[in-house]
Parts: sequence; C-alpha cells; structure tokens
Amino acid sequence: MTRLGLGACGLALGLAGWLGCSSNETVGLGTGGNGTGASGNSGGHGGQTTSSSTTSSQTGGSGGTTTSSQPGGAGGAGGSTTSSQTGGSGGSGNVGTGGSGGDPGETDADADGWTPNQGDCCDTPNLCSAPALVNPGAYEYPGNLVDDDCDPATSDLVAPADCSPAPLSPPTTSDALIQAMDLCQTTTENPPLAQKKWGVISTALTLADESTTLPANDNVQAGVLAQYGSDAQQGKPRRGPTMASLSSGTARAPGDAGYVHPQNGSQAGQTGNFNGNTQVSAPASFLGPNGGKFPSPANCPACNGAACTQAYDSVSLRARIRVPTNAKSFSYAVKFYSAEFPEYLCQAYNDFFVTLLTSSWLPDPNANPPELPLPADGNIAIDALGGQLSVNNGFFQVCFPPLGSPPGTCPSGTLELVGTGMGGWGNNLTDGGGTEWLTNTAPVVPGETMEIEFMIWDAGDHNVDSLVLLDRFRWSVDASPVGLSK
Ligand SMILES: [Ca+2]
Ligand SMILES: [Ca+2]
Ligand SMILES: [Ca+2]
Ligand SMILES: [Ca+2]
Repeated sequence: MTRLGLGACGLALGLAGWLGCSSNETVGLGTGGNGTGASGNSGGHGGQTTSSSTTSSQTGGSGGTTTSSQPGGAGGAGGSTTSSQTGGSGGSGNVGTGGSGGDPGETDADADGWTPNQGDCCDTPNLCSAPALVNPGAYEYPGNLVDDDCDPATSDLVAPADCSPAPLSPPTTSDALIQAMDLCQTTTENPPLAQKKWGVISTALTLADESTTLPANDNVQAGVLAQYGSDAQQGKPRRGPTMASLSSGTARAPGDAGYVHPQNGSQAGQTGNFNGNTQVSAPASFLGPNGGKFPSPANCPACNGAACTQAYDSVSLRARIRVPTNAKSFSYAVKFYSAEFPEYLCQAYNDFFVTLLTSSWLPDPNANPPELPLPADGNIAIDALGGQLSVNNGFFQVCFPPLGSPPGTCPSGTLELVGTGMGGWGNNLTDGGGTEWLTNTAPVVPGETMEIEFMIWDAGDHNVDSLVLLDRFRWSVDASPVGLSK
C-alpha cells in the first residue's frame, strides 16, 4: 500500500474525524476535501487534496456521509503539510468497512474501524485510556489491565497458551515451524469485521526462489527442535518447549535422526556436507538493490562471478501475517551457526541467512531522531553497519580465535558449540562458530498485512553448512528500528 503520510483516516459511517488513526502516532493536519457520500450502495470517497501546502490550523477532511446501513466513505486525504507540521498517515484497511452491522447512527468514535456493536469494547475514553488501540484486531498486551482485543477468552493476566508442535517429527511443515516460533494465532485474508483479528494468514516452506516447494528429500533442512547442542541454557528455546531451525545442511544436532555433519573432516570416514541437490536464484528483490548479486561486507572483496546469485541447498520459511492494530513493531530471537568459520572468512562461500520483510511501513519524515527507511533489499537481519548475519558479522562471537586474530575475537568462547557439530569433528571446537542469541526487530504498520521470509542458503557450492535457530516471535506496542541486537 502506498502511503503518502498525509491523509486522515478512512472513516466509517461518514464520521468526521481527523483524529484517531489508531495506526499512527501522528495526526494529519492537512486539509482533506469533504467527503461526498453517495446514497447508493457505497459510501462516498473523501475529496482529493490540493497540492498546495497548508497550515497547522487546518484539519483533515470528513469522510463521506453515508446512510446507516451503508459502508462508510473514505476519509478525505490530508493536504501537504509545512515542514513544521506533522502529517498523518493515510487510512489503513478500515476504509469503507464501517457500515456493515452498525446501528443506525452508531459511530466509530475512536476511528479504529470497529463500532461498539461491531465488537469495539472501548470506543470512548471513558472506558479505557487509549480507545483506538483497543478493538478485536489488537493483540492482548498482558498485564495492562485492559482487554486489548475485546476478547475475554484471551486473558490479560495469563500468558497465551503455547502451541508448540512436537519436536523432531518429520515431515516438518511451515505451520509447525511458525508455531514453534510462538506465533499461535491464525486468521484469514478477508474475514468479516467481527472476526478480523490479527494472526497468521498463510505459511510456506520453499527454496530461496520463493516458489519451489522444499523437496521431500530435503525436509531435514527444517526442524522443530527442543534443544540444539549441549548447552543447558543457550541451547534451549527462548520461549516454550520448542524453536524452529533452518539449515543449508540438516536442521539437526548430532544424535538426531537425519543429522549430517556440516563439513568433511580431515580423517578418513569424516564425511559431511549435506547436499540437498537444489540450486535456485536468490530473490530478485534481494539481489537487485545489491547490484544484482550477493552483498559482501565492506571490508571483504565483492562477490565476483555467476555464482553470486545462486542459492545452494536453500530453505525459506514464509508467513503472511495480519499485524495487530496496537502493534508498532515485532521481534524474534535468532541464533546463527556456521561451519564456514574461520577458513572461509571474507570468501564467496559465506553462507547467507536473511529475513526479508514486506511491509508498508515508512519513516515519519518529522521523526527526531530521524528514522531510516526499511532496507532496500528487504533484509532486516542486519547489524548496525548493515551487515547480514554471516561469519563476517560482528555478532559472530561464539568461536575459537584463529591464530593471529586480533584481541577480542570470539569473546563468547566455544561452550555453546558443544554438541552442535558446528565446532568441528569430535571434541574439536576450533572449526566453526556462531552468534549468541540475538533479537531482531523491525517496525510495522498497525493492522497491515505483512510478509516475512526466513531464508538460509549455501553460497558458492553446497558444501560447509550453516544453521539458524528462530524463536519467541512477539509484538510490541512500541516502535523499534530495524536491526539485530544482543
Ligand atoms: Ca471504534
Ligand atoms: Ca476501540
Ligand atoms: Ca483479551
Ligand atoms: Ca549444504
């Protein structure tokens, strides 16, 4: 959805109201044309704006006037604002949906898309402090003593029930992986307003081309795990009994059925390097902004050659999700391991883990400090320097310092490699490494439908594998910039 950041909310039932876009902190101050409600089957559209700037004294336009049984009209688009003004964002999905089921004359006082009779349990400030954040599309924010989602079945005081699937029960499905990440609520693309809750709309498990289904023989590249390695704390899920895992080898630890060691060893019989026999182009949306090839860290040579677009042994977990109306960001926990360390530092073999987000979020041009736009290539799993998760990333700290490495290399040591196979063959923990548990955040537009894809692949060839753990997906009512943090 293109959002110019200048409109008033779409208004149901023809209610005038430039206030109260629940999805925005900001309020549009431009002049919107007044709506011209049709008396037929649909409400009026708001008037078009002029291109001239406006002053702060002007208010957004009214929505179209409708009859009580008709869908509401779209609110007028706000005019341009001066640099000192704060522009409101355009209305998000509730334009024109207000009419169904409303009582004659009933208004959506907080303009959150639901009238009281449509399920809004708090439409006015005498019932709760932030009415626009309380409606059936919200997520239950625990402990604020508010029934945020207007659903008594989701308690404010009790954590939501776990939906973890059984670990290590192949074939691993995309639904099971998303549930293992603690995304438990599901919904449909276009439900009736009363059922328009947030939730997972659909999931898929493909190769990195986003279309080819992961072959059954390669299903071992995905896993629902209760434990990875021997570490009694760091090898465990961050929430609930399981976590999701994706790998360019096997999403398994030594001892698990189907496990293949991530690389060959120097001794006879030390055979590894899972070969999924798949090779696809990475998504054009990711490659394009990177000059048509895999990005390289600033201090490493650029990738060179035809293989710089090719994802070997890839696996991609995708989810299409309607964002809660009271969520401004989300986060999940991620832990990356690679057998590429240290011998392939800065080489074209470096494996990739990327998290591609499709969201309509845009920076607020008036934010202070300024907000950065979403990354052009869509990858939100990046450090403060924009570097993706790889052996070259600054978060790659669980490892044994190679000879001659600068002080401070591998500050987290090797304990978290024990039992993962990523540290090398046998008890050797010097060959391979990983990150600690990190948190990856990104902003979203409340109520929007977003897509998120978690992808991992071997670069250069199918050898020497990497693995990622994913867990504890959760929403936040607070805004958060894109990036990884410890
Ligand atoms: Ca309402
Ligand atoms: Ca409300
Ligand atoms: Ca509730
Ligand atoms: Ca492989």
